[in-house]
Amino acid sequence: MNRRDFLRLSAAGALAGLAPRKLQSAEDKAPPNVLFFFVDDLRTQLGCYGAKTVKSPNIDRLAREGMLFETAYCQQAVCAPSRASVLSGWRPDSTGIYDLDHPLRSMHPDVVTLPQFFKQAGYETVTIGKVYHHHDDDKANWTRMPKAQGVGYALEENQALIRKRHQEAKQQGLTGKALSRAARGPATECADVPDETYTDGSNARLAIQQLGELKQAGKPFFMALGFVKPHLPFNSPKKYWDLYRREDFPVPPRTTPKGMPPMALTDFGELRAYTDIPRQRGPLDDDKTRELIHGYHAAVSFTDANVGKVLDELDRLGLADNTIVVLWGDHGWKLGDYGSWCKHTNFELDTHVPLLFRGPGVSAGKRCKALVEMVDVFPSLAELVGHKPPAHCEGESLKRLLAKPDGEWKNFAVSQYPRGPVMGYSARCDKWRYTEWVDRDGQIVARELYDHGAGPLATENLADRPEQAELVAGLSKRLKPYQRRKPAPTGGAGGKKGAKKKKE
Ligand SMILES: [Ca+2]
Repeated sequence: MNRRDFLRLSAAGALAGLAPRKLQSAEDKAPPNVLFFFVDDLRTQLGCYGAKTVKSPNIDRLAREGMLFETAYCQQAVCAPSRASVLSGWRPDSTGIYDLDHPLRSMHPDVVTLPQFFKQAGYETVTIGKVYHHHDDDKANWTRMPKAQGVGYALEENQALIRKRHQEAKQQGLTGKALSRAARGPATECADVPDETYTDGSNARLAIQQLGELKQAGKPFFMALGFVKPHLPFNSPKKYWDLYRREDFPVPPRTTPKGMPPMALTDFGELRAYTDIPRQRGPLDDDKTRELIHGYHAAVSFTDANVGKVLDELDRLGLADNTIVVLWGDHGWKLGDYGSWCKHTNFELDTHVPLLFRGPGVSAGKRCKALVEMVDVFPSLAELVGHKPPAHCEGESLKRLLAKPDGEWKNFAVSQYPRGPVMGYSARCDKWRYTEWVDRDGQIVARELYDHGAGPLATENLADRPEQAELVAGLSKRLKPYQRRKPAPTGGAGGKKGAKKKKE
């Protein structure tokens, strides 16, 4: 409304005996809220990313109403380091967090984190579900930490199995994470129960309740809502399994990339900790492969439904127009690809993540092809709510891309993954993924170069081809400034010495 219209309507209002509506200026507008979905182990297995086998109507709707980043990359394909990067704005070589055993605050008491930034900006800061890998990490910077009551396994037979294995492991003297690892159940569960029985359904309900309270409170809020599916075990209510027919899922080719160095892949030890998965090395059979693919799809649809419930409540409360919604997966996943499973590698399938934005400052219905990194999210959110990004942030604000997705942007996205004394640094550039494995003396012990022009599957390592020598040398040079590996931390979770490293 321009000023002339305002005066005309004010006069009309006065004539009608009504108080004129105040003209809203930019200064009067409430700061936008932020609702940030953290989804555990969600690869781009979503309709909006072109996956034809999956049903994800709610996240697809979010994509239609906001911006989808086609090529977004996490900084390390495992939960804790990836989340620490997003929440601190630092790459893993700055956090020094490469495993699951080191909460961010045990390593960096003073870095300004994302929730801290919002708390200092006067926001209510709410964490629900799995956001930091360690729930109590950085707890001073959340104004609300409500907990829900859901379960991981819903079937009594599975609960009994876990109790038994837990008891046996305790008798063997296992403690802490070794105990919880030994006390796993099967890799999937299909239970005819309400959504709220499981942790994520319960957390969605809790988020809905909190949104109502936050609206009443009237302060801007930053809510981080973490869903633990589609992380293993693939446990979902039956109705989500029933969306699919198992026989419709093809078994992916088990071929590994030609010329791949052995350290590039894992033996998916994470999956082998579940009771129904063979311990011995080697690929899974076709039946188990299809069951797991079916279970992953059901878990994605379950997650999608939980996302949808919370978005619907945002609409119902009239909060959607002034709330920036972000949804990401903390890393990708191999779903039987290469005959392999889980994450823990530098492959495209493991580092590529879904990333969507919607809300004030975000163009609706757009797709962005720029190479973006998850360290870009912290400075982006800071700018979107009208602040300068903290100086320590290593990423770049996406604000201008969110307004116009085809603007100038960097063309290099970096991820990394350690294998004992060797660190693999990996860059996505144009259609290429280049990875080099560097030992503690800075010597390169292996290189990989894959052409992803035809898709996410790597087929042949081209790094030693003479015709690629110039490309490899150039990419290697560009990667060098990112190679700042810190010495291994000496303390475990909470600072205890001697904690064992684990990769999940
Ligand atoms: Ca994860």
